[in-house]
Amino acid sequence: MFRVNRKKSLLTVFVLISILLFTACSSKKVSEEGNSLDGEPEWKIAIETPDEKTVELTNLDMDEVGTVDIEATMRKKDGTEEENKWSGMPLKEILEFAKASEYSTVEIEAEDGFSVVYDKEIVESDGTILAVEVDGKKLDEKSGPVQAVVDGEGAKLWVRQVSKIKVSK
Ligand SMILES: Nc1nc2c(c(=O)[nH]1)N[C@H]1C(S)=C(S)[C@@H](COP(=O)(O)O)O[C@H]1N2
Ligand SMILES: [Mo]
Repeated sequence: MFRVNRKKSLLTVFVLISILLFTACSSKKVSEEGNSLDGEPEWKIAIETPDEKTVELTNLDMDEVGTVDIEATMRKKDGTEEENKWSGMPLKEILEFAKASEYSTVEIEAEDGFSVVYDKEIVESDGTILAVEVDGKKLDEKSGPVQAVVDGEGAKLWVRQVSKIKVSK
């Protein structure tokens, strides 16, 4: 009796540990591109269009939107400049993806509530992108997963941790 119970409980413990290990190892399957293999996107940005629709943009849409590599210069408050290589999607292409190409201004909002309004000239510029990489590396926690890059403009326009894009008529 005792021996059988002991064997049974050992078997139960073994099975439980196996289940735990299996779920721990299989819960976060991420491909080399950083996309979850279970189809869950790594990040989401809500685009509010002038006709009051909300279009979701995620990392899984990046190929469809189209990505670019650019060199961009940030003007800092102390008068110095910083140049880096950025990879991401042109903002104007993102608006086309959201079928929101008719607009007058675009507001870029961040996770922390910070926001900036871009005029048409900024939005249409090839140097205005939503970036996911700088100098070949994924953006860090402070800036990413997605940061607005506005070549030649002041740091104020470079919104970190972009969470929402509001397109106005
Ligand atoms: N999410 C977010 N992005 C932001 C800001 C902010 O407060 N929150 N501040 C802006 C301003 S006003 C400046 S000057 C720069 C500051 O960049 P730094 O943190 O590297 O100094 O980020 C810009 N992007
Ligand atoms: Mo600033």
